[in-house]
Formats: sequence, structure tokens, C-alpha cells
Amino acid sequence: MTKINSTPFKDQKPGTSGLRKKVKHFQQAHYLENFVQSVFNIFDSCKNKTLVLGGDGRFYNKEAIQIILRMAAANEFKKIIVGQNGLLSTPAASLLIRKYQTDGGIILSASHNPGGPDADFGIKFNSANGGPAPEKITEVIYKNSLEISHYFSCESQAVDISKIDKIKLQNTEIEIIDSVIEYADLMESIFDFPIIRSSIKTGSLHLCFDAMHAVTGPYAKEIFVKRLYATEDSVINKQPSEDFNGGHPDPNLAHAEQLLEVMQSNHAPDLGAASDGDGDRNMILGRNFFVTPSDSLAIMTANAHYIQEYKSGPCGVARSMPTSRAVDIVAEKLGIDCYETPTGWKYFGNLLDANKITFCGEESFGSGADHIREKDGIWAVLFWLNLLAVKKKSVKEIVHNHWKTFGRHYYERHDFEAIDSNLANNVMETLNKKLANLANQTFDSYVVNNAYNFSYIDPVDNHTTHNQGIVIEFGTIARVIFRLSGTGTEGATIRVYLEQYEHDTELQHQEVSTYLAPLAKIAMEISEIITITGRSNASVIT
Ligand code: G16
Repeated sequence: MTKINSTPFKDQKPGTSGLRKKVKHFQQAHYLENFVQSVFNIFDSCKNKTLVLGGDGRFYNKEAIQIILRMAAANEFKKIIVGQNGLLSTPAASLLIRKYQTDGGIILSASHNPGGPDADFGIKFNSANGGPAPEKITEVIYKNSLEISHYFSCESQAVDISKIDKIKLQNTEIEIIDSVIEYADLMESIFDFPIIRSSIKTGSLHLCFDAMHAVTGPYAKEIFVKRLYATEDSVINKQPSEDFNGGHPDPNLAHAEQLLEVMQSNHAPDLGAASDGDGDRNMILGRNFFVTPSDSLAIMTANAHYIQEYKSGPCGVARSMPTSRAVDIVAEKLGIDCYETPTGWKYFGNLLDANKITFCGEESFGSGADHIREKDGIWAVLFWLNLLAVKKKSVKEIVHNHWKTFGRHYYERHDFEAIDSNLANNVMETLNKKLANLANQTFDSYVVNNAYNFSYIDPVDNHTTHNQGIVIEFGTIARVIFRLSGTGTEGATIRVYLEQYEHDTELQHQEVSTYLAPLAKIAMEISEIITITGRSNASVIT
């Protein structure tokens, strides 16, 4: 074991989902090591501790795994469970932490951000419940990173993680396991594979899944092709690549172009779906039809009883604050609780552990349930496949019927990316200053009835989180929300969320941007984004 002296980096505060920076930033001497030691230092002693380790396979994944294994051995961990070739989707890592009751796990991913030597890398710690470490732990990690003076490592040749095996590195056992099988088994235990398989075999259900050259390729092949008999070409972009084949592994209408083309063609399959870099996000499409993530959560909740595993209905649901309120209406009708949390999957962990919720979801293309403690892209696709196989209706019909019953929440997110941080902070400060005087002000025909900076008190442990975004409500019908992203790696990203409820079935089929245009104009006016940042348009609209 070698003790290596180091000095703190001041920028290792975990964001919405761990530490995300440019690869080159991580490659600075001692940078990754400092953060990893700061994680290890949350344990009084690492002896008798076991961790899961894996990542989405992006550039620097392989090197980082070797660095972490050497450090784990030097810190005298009992055991590290590593995905073969260093690959684990985020949901699979969460499952393994829970299944093997480890003390947590380290996941290497920058999620939906691009990969490659000039792109992004990330690392996050998940706790023993399988979920992203809650704030009280990330705060300790950050504090450790500011006080660090040394880390431990050891001399060793690269550990061969290409084969299923058990190896000793000093006194630490390294177990290399299949990255896919146990996750696929879990999915098979939740969903009705025979009914999905039979619909696929008889040709009444066709799927196109876009793995976006990211980690889900091998999972999709095992589950959709091998176990559910979908044709080989039902999974596209299935070969994981270190730079996602030059693409942006973000499953949305802006980045999943090939899938979109398939779903708009004359022979489009019944369900189109995509996942992101690390497999926790999902996008659901019907033939020439997009399902917003917020609607997807509401529809899952309303239709849970069609899926055997959830036949008695969810015990409760949760959504992040900027996610549309579509699920709230369903929850009210079902008579179950609906929680509103800050953005970040970590805030769902306590609610899931306390059995207060079964499903949770976010506008940022994330949905999941109580089977693990991460959002789960393939789980969501299987949910929809199972639903289509049972209901024998198209995606579009299911969504339209949902709107007819519950009303439609028109929804759009406008991202202003890579803004100078000072200017972005200026926008948020301007909004904060205006909050006190916004109530009762009229913009067009919209009257503000409430304006606030969102705070959250965790109902399980009473931990309070402040400053989670500015919300401006126009009655119960419409909202605009502003917050700074916590996942970007370049300057700051301002997210503007627009939402408006439409109960009139005659008005539920308008073009989204047109319908929301008046609200978008008001959001620009109140926030002064254009004047302050000099940007007249959002970089991406989803
Ligand atoms: C992460 C978090 C999500 C969050 C998303 C966007 O997802 O786990 O909870 O909604 O980032 O966060 P922000 O708006 O702060 O950029 P992922 O898939 O990137 O890990």
C-alpha cells in the first residue's frame, strides 16, 4: 500500500447526480483519486466493506476502473463486485447493490452527456439501498474532498476484468460478474414475458429500441431479442462505443434522430423507445407520436393494474417539482399520495424505502419503481410493451384516452445551455428579487396567484433542501419554472419549464409550441433571460 500526498480540489461538489466534468479535468493528476478517497473516507474503516463498481463504458471508464480497484485494495476493502469489462448500467448497479447487500457502489457515467476524450465523464456513489447517495452523504463527500491530504493506492498490473472470475488484489477479492443476466432475470420476474413474447411472435407487436451506442445494447439484446423474440433489427445502435459513435446519448426528440425517422415512416413499429448513456432514462414513442415523460408517469400510474406485478395499484407516487402535474390528477382519483420532490433521483430514495410510493418519475426522461433505487430505462420500455400487449391499443390511443379522462398537461422544456455562470446566476437573482411582488400581477390573460423558490422537507427524515427552482403559478392551470441544471459541464444551463392544463377535449390536440407560446413569452418577459444573457432562443427544446 502506498500513501500518496495530495491537495484538495475546490470543485468536487457533487451535482444533481454525482460529479460530472470534462474527461480532461478528470485526467489531471490526483483528481479522480481525491474524489474516490473522499468517498472511501465516509466509512470509518473499509475492512469488511463490499462495493459494486461499473460504468457506462464511455471514454476513461477502463482507466478509472483500474485506478479505483488499486485504491480499493490499498484501502483494504473486503470485496469489489465489478461488471465484466467494467460495464454496468445504472439500474443494474442499483440492483446488484441491493441483491448482494453491499455497502454501496461506484457508478462511472456522465449519463446522457456526450463521451470521448474531449467530452464528459462522471462518477457517483450509491448507498447501500442502491440509490444515489442522499444529500447528507454527498455533503460529507464534498467536505472530505476539501480536507483531503493524501490517498491510498498500490502497485499492480491492470486487473483482467474481461472474464467472469474471482481475483485477489492484495487482500481484496475482485469478483467479475456478468453485467446483464441478473438484471434481465429481474425484469422477467416483474413483467409478463409470455404475453409480450406471444404478441411479438404473432406479429401484433413490433418494437424499435435505440440503444444509442451506449450501455443498454447488451441488455436490450438479451431481453428484447433473446428472451422476447424480437427480431435482431428491432434493436438499433446496439454496439456500445466509448464516444457513443460520436453521438449524444440523450433519448429525446432532438438527439434520437434515427429512431424518430423509423417512427415517422410508413412501416413504423408499434412502440419506439430509446435509452441514454447509462440506461436509466427512457423515451417512449408511438407511430408518429411522442409521449412526454410526465404523461408516461401518469399513464403508468393510471394503468398499473393491467400489469400483474402492480395489479393492486401503486401505494403512492412521486414526481420532481418541474415534472408536469399530470400524475397528481391520477393520484387524486386513485386516492393515493403524490409527493413533489426537488430534481434528482436521490430524493425518491427515502420515499421508496419507507414504502410511501411505488412509482416515481421526472420530466427529464426518467421513470422507475420500487424494484431498485434508480430510474430504469428498460423497465419503462417493458412496462409499455406489457401494457400494449394486454390492452391491444396503440400508444396514441392509450394517451388520447388518458387525456380524455384526466385532461392534458401541455408541456415543454426550454434549455439555455452553456451560458456564462455569472449571467445565469444573474437571471436567477433577478427572478428571486421579483418573487415578492409577482402575486396578482397579470400577464396577458394569465394572473399570477403564487410565486416562490421551491424548498423540500423530506417527509421521512425531515432533511430540508432549499433553493430548488423558481415556480410561478397561474392558478391551478399553468406554471412556469426556472432552475439551473446540476448536470452540465460547461458554464451554466438555465432550464425553463412550461406547463398548461387543458380539460376541453376539443382543445387537446394542438401543436404544443403553438399552444404554449403565450406562456413562453411570459416566461421570457418575467425572467429577462434574453436581455441578461443575450440569447434570443433556447438551445434545445424538449
Ligand atoms: C440526473 C438526475 C435526474 C435529473 C437529471 C437532470 O439524471 O438523476 O434526477 O432530473 O439529472 O438534472 P438537471 O436538470 O439538474 O440537469 P441523469 O440521467 O443525468 O443521471
